Amino acid sequence: MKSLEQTWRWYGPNDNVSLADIRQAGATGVVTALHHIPNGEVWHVEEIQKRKSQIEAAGLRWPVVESIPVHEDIKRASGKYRQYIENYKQSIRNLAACDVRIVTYNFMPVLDWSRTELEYPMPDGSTALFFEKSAFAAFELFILERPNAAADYSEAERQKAKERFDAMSAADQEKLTKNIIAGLPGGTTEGILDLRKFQSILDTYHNIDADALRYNLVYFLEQITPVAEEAGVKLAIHPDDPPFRLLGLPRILSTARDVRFIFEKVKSPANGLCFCTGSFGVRPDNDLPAMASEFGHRIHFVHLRATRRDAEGNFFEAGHLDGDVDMYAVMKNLLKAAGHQACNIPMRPDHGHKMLDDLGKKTNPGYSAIGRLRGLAELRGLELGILRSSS
Ligand code: DNO
Repeated sequence: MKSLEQTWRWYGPNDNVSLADIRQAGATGVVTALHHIPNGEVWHVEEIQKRKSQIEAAGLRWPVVESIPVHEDIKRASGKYRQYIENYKQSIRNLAACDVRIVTYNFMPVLDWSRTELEYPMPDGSTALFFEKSAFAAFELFILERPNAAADYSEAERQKAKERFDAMSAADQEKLTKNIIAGLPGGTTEGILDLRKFQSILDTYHNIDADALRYNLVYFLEQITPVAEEAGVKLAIHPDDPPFRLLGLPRILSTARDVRFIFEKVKSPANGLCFCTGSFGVRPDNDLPAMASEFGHRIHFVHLRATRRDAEGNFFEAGHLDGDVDMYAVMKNLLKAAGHQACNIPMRPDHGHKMLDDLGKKTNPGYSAIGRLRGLAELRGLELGILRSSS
């Protein structure tokens, strides 16, 4: 067995959690991106090096990029997608030149993640991110009024969503819309509250079903994995969050079967997974410890987090050791995978409750300092216990 490398997500110089804070939290590495570079453009060596030097000056490493976003044109195989793929390749080469060797990305159309409530109260007074199915349905059926949305819900679900919608004030509707739209890449809630504009972005996928999206992902991987392999860079695809269909958009990385499919199609060892227990763990049919062991040889990066779901499909983000995920068994299998890979696979505590001094602060949803600090501390303790008891 080998230990995991403990990292922490940092949103760059504007993040109100500083590099010094991260070091005190006990992480040795940061996971970050050049968020100021527009989606689709090349990340140049100078910019990468500048960011890397800042991180190293704080006594930390930069082992993982999260993310180089994949331009929507690539996901749709439309417009300037060939150019964007060339740019992606160049960014990979440039990162390798700076010795940053793991790249996380996702292939979710339009939204990076979706929740209906960003400050859902926990019994202890902390807050968590929450996904409520009826609220989401109310949004797409009665606020966005997405054409064909009704077909995605049963009669009973539509009825429940209608009741939920009828009980909402105008302010509630606006808040729900903002919360859902916060999941656009970059997490902005400014400027895009125009629902017609949002719908028009969704419409660009009307001809693209899951098979077509899968085909476009395989094409993208066939293009970039040879470059990544040659440069010594490992790619880590992030699963769908949440792992089911939303807004009529296709989803292709929600289950073990989905992962198997892309691994079988593109065999390059550079084609790997960001094993996000919080995303996969929402589905009761995903056996997380089994997935950690089956895909262990191709897990290049790990997000550890846990959710608690109910029978209706609602879920909230629970404490890191406190959700539906068997974190002990997952950790054990990840440590075995790290041993087989002979590599300290980087992991980060993903999300955390807003708690203590963070409660009044404006933070990136899920990324307040203290909740993640608690998560990291718990996960490190779990890891140490497993390592010591199995040596
Ligand atoms: C949310 C994150 C995602 C993730 C991307 C990876 O908290 O897990 O935004 O960074 O999906 O590309």
